[in-house]
Amino acid sequence: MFQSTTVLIIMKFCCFPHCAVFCFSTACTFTVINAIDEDVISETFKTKGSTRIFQTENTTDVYCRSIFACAGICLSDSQCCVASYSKAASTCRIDTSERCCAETETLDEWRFIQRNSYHDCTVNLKEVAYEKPAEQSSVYGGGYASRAVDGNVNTYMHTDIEQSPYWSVDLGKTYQIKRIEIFNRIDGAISTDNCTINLKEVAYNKPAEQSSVYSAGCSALRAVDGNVNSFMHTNIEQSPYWIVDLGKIYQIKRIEILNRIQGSKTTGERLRDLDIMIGSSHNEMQICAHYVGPAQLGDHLLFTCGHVECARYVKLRLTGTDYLHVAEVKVYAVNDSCN
Ligand SMILES: [Ca+2]
Repeated sequence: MFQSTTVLIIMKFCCFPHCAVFCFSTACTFTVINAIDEDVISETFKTKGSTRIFQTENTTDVYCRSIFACAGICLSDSQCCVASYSKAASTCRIDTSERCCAETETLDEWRFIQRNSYHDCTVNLKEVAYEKPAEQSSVYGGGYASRAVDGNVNTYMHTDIEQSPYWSVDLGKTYQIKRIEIFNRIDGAISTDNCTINLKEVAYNKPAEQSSVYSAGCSALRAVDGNVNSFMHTNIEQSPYWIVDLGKIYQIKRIEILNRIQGSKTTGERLRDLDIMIGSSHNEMQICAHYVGPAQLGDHLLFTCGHVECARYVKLRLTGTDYLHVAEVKVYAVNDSCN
């Protein structure tokens, strides 16, 4: 197996103009072995010299006999973007940091490996409408067009009542658009058979905490700051959780979760096997709903709790081992009594 892989690699490598001459001579194998110390640019990865990835929680060192085998390990792992290899130590360091954010150092005996297709196969999306110029057919109250792209789910654009009202945004240049998301107004009312129940969102800027904090910018409050571009983020751990204190007991009618809107496909899919829990104290939490998932980036998930709805705390908990991160959690409770 190893022999046949080696032959294949030699054949590919010999396609490069600078070694083509040697491929047809008896010194071919010798030439290739020497050439491994030069930079490699193949169809699937490229290398550069004297570079080692820092060892972090996102790296794994494995025994490996060649830089090609090391590249093969990285290519077989959908989360691996870069790797580094030491021939002297026969060590392959695989890095699975998000968005190729691995830090490196200069070290002579190590070589750096980067896969070519990483961005293509994971499709990193970015949101391109934020704070871009927008206009609409008319303006009601303070509902300007810019309110639909200000990143704040508590504001909204609003036209007058008219025939075919419209809103449009100028992204500034031509993009390849993959997805468009629309968030409806979050205040308002729901109708039942007998009456209309006014709901209000009660989690905004309320005290929140989580099982661990991945980095300073990813605290628990980021899930209730009204900004869809910020998110809370725990470490990878067994059953990571996030909990918000609404300040008093509310009759909860609906819980909405906005998944992160940027990152890799894998990032979005971390939101899975999620318990949505509510309770009157930390020790009396009951499961309101369970989400199997996996979610996609930017998914907007809605849950209702049925008969269990009076609560002060709302908690999200993954049942497995992973990072927990969400952009926003909205909790809608009864505003006025139903007469
Ligand atoms: Ca947020």
